[in-house]
Amino acid sequence: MTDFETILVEKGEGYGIITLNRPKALNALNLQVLKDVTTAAAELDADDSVSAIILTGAERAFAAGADIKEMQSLDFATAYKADWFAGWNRLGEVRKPIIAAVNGFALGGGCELAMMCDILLASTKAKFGQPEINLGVLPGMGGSQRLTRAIGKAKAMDLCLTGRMMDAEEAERSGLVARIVEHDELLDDAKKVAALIATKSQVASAMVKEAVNVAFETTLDQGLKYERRLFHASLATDDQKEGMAAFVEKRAPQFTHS
Ligand code: CO8
Repeated sequence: MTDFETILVEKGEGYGIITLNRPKALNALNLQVLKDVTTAAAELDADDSVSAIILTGAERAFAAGADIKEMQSLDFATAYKADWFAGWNRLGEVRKPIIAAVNGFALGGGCELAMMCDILLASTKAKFGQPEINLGVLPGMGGSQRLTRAIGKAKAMDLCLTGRMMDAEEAERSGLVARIVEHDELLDDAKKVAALIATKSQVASAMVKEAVNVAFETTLDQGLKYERRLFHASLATDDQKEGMAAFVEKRAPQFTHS
């Protein structure tokens, strides 16, 4: 595993953990964080011993947004030519499930980063928001798009136009997060979810991720057909034979991820 400047990476039983580690800047996302997170995620994605990835923050923040100090003097031509922050799309190419364990502020790019993940767990201290409007700009890593799809136009407009934060309760009520857990138990709960996913077939979980994500992109009819074709494809895997045999034989399946 590569050495990283802005994150910590460790491995548990069947999963990897990426911890954003710029606590003094509330984990503000600069270009180095982008490089580190996307590289680490790609490495864990390619590691057969890893079935799921946890992405979390440190101390008070998951991530308090893109690094304002880095962007302060950024001009249009530089940002446009470099397609600034398009590199975050690499996270969307990860095939394994990513669990965002949101421990505190998830603002601006931090909220957008959490929304790039597949399962969002929020601690009781999590705070979500798209405060870019306060800086005279707008979300730029998917906030106006993913947030609207996740919680609907009314709430997305409210958050993006006022820049207010919402707490974990409101985020769960709105459908942004899957579960709220006790702050001190957040990482343990995320590990339990990751460990549970690690008991499944990696092929099947990649197919689930692919199918659910297609729901964001297409019509119901096309999406149903896509899902059905993936289901048909799953019948060609050893893991399907093993999973169904194990059920019939009343034993735990031993998936080989093939
Ligand atoms: N960028 C850089 N530094 C930050 C950021 C940030 N986003 N957030 C906090 N920090 C730094 C502070 O500057 C401070 O550093 P220092 O001690 O050196 O002054 C340190 O973190 C602690 O922050 P505060 O003292 O402000 O802590 P408070 O507890 O008083 O406040 C808040 C916490 C409310 C989270 C506050 O820090 C805050 O409002 N932060 C900014 C939140 C924000 O506006 N986020 C959106 C940023 S813009 C964005 O994300 C756009 C993404 C799309 C880019 C797409 C490009 C194409």
